[in-house]
Amino acid sequence: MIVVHHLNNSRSQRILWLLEELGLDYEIKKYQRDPKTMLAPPELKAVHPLGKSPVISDDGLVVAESGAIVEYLTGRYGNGRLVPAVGTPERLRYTYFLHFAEGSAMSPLLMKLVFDKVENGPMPFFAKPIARAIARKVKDSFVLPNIRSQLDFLEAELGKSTWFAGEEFSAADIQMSFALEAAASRGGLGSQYPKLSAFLQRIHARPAYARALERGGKYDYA
Ligand SMILES: N[C@@H](CCC(=O)N[C@@H](CS)C(=O)NCC(=O)O)C(=O)O
Repeated sequence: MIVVHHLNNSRSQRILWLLEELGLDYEIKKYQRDPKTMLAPPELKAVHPLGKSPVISDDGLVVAESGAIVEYLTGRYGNGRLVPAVGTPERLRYTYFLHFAEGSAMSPLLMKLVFDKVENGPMPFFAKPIARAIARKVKDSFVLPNIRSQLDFLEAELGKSTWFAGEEFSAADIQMSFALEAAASRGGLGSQYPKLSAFLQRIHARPAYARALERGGKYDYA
């Protein structure tokens, strides 16, 4: 039996959604973030040494890292579903976006989260102006321009085809969903990204997405 070690409000929501799209049986073991630090509880380290989510176990195997889990599940149980055929241009786009989601898209979004905390979080009064100035500088000179250029790029990509890998919905769209949901909730996509907003509306309307939400519990990004 596939067991998803699922952290609330996290990337593992994508794995529940993938399992629903594939129509597979699975169990969920739920973990709650520490409300102050937002970190995963230490029990998750018993499943995988890094203690991050998602991580799945199946048949005596433990698989961590969203992209690796997507490859494992589609490869073992997909029978060709949600993955474009090898050797096609769609497959190359699929591979690109499967990696882009965690390899590129999430880094500036995570930096924004961290530097927003530095800018607005509690600290001794004498340190505040310096910390704020540094946070602002990093955000203005690096983080926000990178988020903008990635969103511009992704908006243009969705001008070429309905889904990220082509005309067919694929697991790359599932993998890309978290970064776009995070971008929408951390800064808003705004009217300059109509294709990305439409993408989010389309995925949120999928019955498998709704089933995954129902099983996973609270998820603030949908
Ligand atoms: N690149 C990894 C990222 C894993 C990750 O950072 N997960 C977050 C949840 S979105 C987490 O477990 N955070 C809790 C913590 O760091 O303690 C993946 O895609 O699986």
